[in-house]
Amino acid sequence: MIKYSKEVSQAKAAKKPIVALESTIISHGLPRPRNLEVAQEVEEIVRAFGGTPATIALIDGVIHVGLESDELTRIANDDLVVKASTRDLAIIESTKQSAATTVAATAHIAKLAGISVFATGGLGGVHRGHTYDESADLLALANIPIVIVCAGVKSILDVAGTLERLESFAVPVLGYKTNKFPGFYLTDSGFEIEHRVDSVSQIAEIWNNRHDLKTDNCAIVVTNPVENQMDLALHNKILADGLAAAEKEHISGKAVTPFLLEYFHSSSNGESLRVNIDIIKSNTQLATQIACAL
Ligand code: PSU
Ligand code: MN
Repeated sequence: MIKYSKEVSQAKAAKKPIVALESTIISHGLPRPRNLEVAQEVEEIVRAFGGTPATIALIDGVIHVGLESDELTRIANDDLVVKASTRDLAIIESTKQSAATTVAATAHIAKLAGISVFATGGLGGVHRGHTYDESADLLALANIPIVIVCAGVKSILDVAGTLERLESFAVPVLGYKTNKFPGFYLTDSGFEIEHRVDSVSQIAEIWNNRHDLKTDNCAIVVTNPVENQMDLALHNKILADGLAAAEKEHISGKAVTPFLLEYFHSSSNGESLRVNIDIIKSNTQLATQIACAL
């Protein structure tokens, strides 16, 4: 059912730390041609910090954990690559399509593959103004035991609503060296985080305590704020305009998040792209350090 890359097979056999990486950010989150370069740079960061990168995607209907370089190129450049969440996986296997996986689908596959740590940019969450638009990422986090490193949830979302849902689903949220819940492009979303951790070993200890207490059936969200945030005034202006544009163009379903991210990238003169890339790189580094500690 799963095809492992050479590198990931070897790491599994040798029981070396592996870091799962999602692919929707490559296919639908970042503009070409930078997307492929970033995907490669992110894998290099995992290797540099002593881990093995496992970028997850479906190629011609086959689940891949770890991509060879031609496969990574295909996910980055092929227009036929669709965005797949957990509910799409079995369908895409049978239609033999190629797909990039969201946080939800990546976490699901990582679990199947026995991988416990996962790096992404920002989580999906509750969308603003639409009562029933909630990312499947939330439900996945409620059901999959994995450490996920992110820069909070994307600021395009209803942050307060997302935090409430994470509380309802009993998903622990940790602030890495911060008491502020990060806002993806922004260091601080304006919401507090109750639990701050200042070291990777603390995260590993919490992971182990959960196991003993049998509260280990869901994810641990580790939030890692971006160091040089986007200019606040520019961010707020683009956010307001982007939300209005999405409304006006009747963007719905899984197209909403890619639409808003693209709106930011094309309106901010490279600034949101710079921040998005910083985020994913710094989250990858931290995720690798956590994978090594576990
Ligand atoms: N983080 C980024 N860029 C992205 C995403 C996360 O920096 O493109 C993707 C993830 O794959 C996440 C998805 O799961 O956005 C959320 O989509 P939706 O809101 O449709 O669930
Ligand atoms: Mn949605």
